[in-house]
Amino acid sequence: MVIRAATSSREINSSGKIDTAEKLTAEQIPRAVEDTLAATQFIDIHTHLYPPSFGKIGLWGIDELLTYHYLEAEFFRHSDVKPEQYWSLPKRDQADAIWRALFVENTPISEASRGIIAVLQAFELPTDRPDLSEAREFFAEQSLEGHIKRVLQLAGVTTVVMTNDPLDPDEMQVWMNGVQNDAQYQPVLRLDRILREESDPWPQLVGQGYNVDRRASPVCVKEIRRFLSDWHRRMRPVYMAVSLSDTFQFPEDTAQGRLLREAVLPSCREFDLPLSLMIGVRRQVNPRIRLAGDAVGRADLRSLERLCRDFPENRFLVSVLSRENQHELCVYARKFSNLMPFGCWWFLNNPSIVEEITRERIEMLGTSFIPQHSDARILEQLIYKWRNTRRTLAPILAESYRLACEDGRSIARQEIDRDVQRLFRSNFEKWTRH
Ligand code: RAT
Ligand code: ZN
Repeated sequence: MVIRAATSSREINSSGKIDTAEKLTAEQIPRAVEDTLAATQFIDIHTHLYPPSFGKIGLWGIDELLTYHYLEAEFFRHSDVKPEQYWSLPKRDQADAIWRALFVENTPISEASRGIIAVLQAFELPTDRPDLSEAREFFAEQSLEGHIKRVLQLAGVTTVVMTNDPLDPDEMQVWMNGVQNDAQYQPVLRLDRILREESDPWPQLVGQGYNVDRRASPVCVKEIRRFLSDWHRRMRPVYMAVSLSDTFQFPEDTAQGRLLREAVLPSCREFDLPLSLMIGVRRQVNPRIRLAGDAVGRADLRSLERLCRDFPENRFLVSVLSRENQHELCVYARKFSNLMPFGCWWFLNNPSIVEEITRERIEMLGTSFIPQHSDARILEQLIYKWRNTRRTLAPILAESYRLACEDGRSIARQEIDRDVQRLFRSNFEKWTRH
């Protein structure tokens, strides 16, 4: 897929009217949609990627790609290797074991395994070898800066939004040392360790000089606001974020509930930042397989209703993990304009489910949502995840335009351009005021 520079909405004048209305016939629509999706450079609003200045926190290359936790989950289904045995291996041997089990002894037809194939193919590497020697040789030859540029270009992405945890000891050090700002990587202040019931951030917060306690006393709330303010100054994040379990309740008379209401929400208002809520993880249902051991549960979205209604001055970017919560999320977005649904996350990021969710969102919300983020943990995943998104979305968007045509409203190429810009760039830019 050849990516050309993003077309702006220049053909659309200030009143939103189309100046050079090149109306398309129903037959021309699918191709026009595909071309526009290929030509538009996206913003990837949630990843776990980092620029070279973050050192070993930023993952890339074939061994990291193969040991992605989505593939580890599949490996344990196909192999007799016990988790404990697997975890004791060096990464290179883990990658070899996964390659053998999922790509040599089995056909790579799952979403995550096809992703590896698509990445190898993008770099013109063989996809059917018994071992990884050619791939390893290729990645060893790459210089990271040039490689990042190439990957972003292949993925059709200008900007990736990071996940930055100020309480991760390695990452904290990077920020404290005064890391250089890299415009391609936008920071996000991630608050899981503060807002998740099972975590114990207090010793680390005390270590960073904050006078906090486990009860979230008034002094503690003030100190957490000071912590958020200091990290806001240090990071300049585009939003704050937390991933929450399926049992998330709001309001809730717990330390975390008070910190959300009395510290995080006011700080988001103070700094004019949205709060991203990713709701529905059931953590560690199988701890033996570590990161691959999380599952999903249906959440009670009345908590989201209360947040959106009681805090109209806050903006919420929301992704829900359970398929069963998707329709409710769309209904709430119709009620609350401070709610922006985004992405088809983790177990939802499969074509059949992405298709269903995206259709539903278009039917209920038009273009006022953000269809996808990559959640990439390893750089080169950007290539296959965005390729899949374009491939799945093209027929869905085309069908929406075809129906509009059938109902009597012909569509101009420039309108498709404007819509794709909104979905994959400007809804986010507007929401984060960039
Ligand atoms: O999709 C994933 O990789 C998950 O493990 C999580 O990282 C999730 O996306 C999150 O940000 O919590
Ligand atoms: Zn994530």
